[in-house]
Amino acid sequence: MAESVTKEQLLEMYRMMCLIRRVEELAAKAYTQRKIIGFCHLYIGMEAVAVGTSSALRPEDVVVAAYREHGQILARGVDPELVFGELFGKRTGTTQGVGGSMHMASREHNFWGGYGIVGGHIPLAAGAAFAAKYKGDDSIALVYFGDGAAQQGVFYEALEMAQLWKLPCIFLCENNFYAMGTSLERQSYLTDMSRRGDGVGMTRWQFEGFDAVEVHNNIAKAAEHCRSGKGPVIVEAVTYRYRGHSMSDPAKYRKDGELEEKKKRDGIDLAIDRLKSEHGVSDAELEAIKADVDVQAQAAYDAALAAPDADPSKLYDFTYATEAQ
Ligand SMILES: Cc1ncc(C[n+]2csc(CCOP(=O)(O)OP(=O)(O)O)c2C)c(N)n1
Ligand SMILES: [Mg+2]
Repeated sequence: MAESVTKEQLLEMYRMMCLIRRVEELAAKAYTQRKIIGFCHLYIGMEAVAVGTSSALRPEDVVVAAYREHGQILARGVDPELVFGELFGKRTGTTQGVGGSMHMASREHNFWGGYGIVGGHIPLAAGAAFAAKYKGDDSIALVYFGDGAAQQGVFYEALEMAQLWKLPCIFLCENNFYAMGTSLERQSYLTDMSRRGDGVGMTRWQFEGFDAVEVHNNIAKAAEHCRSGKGPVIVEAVTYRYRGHSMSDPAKYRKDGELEEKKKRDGIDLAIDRLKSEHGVSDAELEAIKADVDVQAQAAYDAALAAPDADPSKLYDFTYATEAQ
C-alpha cells in the first residue's frame, strides 16, 4: 500500500497518541479518587486506531462511537478540557456534563457518540450515511464498534441495509480480543471479524491496528471506496486494550504474558520508531512533544475540575430534538 503520511502528519499522530494516553491515565487516577462517577472505559493501547482513522477522514464526515470513546473524540480534534469536563460532570463538558464518560458528542466535529447499548449505535451510522447519500454532499460516515458488538442482531440488519442501498459507510470493528471478560475465541466462531461482511457481499478486509500509519492507509482506502459511490465497507483493526474492560475490571482473565507480548507492538513506540528511522527525528524532539502533551493534559484537567457542576435542569435537553435543533 502506498505510503501516504508525511513527517508532519506522523508527528501530529504521535502527539495525539501521547495526548490520548495521558488523558486516559489522568482519568484512571481521577476515577479512583471518585472525581468521575458511573462507568469509565479506557482506550489505552488502542490509540493508533482512532488517530490513524481520524487523520484519514474529512471534517464533514460523520463519526459514531460506542462507550470507549474518549480517545476517539480527542482524535477528532475535541479539546481535552471538554472531555475532562464531561468526565467530571461539569457544565463545560462536551454534553454540558449530563452525559458522562459514555455519552460524548460534538456537533462541531461531527462526532456522534458515544452509546452504552452494545451495537445499538451501528445503525445510526448507516442513517448518517443515508443522509449523506440523499443530500449528495460527498461526505461519508464511520462507526467504531467492538468484536462483541459484532454479535448483535441490529449490526447485521445495518450491514444488510447499507449494502443494499450502497450507503457511504465504513463499519470499523476494533477487535481488541475481549468483550468484557469474554475472549474472542469463546464468543465467536469466526475470529476475522471483517468476514461478517461476507453474508451481505460487502467489501471487507482486516488490518493491523497498532501502527497508526497502517490504520491511516487502510481507512483512506476504505473512505475512497465509499466516496466513489461503490457502497459501504467493513474493515477490522486488530488491536488490544491494556486495561480492564472498565475501571471496575482487574482483567484477571488474560493469559500469562499476553499483555506484555501485545505491548511489543505499542502504537506510540511504533510511531517513535518510524519518526526516528524514516524521518530522522531526534529523541529530544520526541521528548519535548511528550512533555508538552503532559502539560496540556494537566492544564485541561485542572481547568475542567475548577468549572461549575452540570445544571440538573439540563438533564433532558439533549435527549429529544427540539424545534430549534
Ligand atoms: C445490549 C447490551 N448488552 C450487554 C451490555 C454489557 N456490555 C457492555 S460492554 C460489553 C462488551 C462489548 O465488547 P466489545 O464490543 O468487544 O467492545 P470493547 O468493550 O471491547 O471495546 C458488554 C457485553 C450492554 N452494554 N449492552
Ligand atoms: Mg472488544
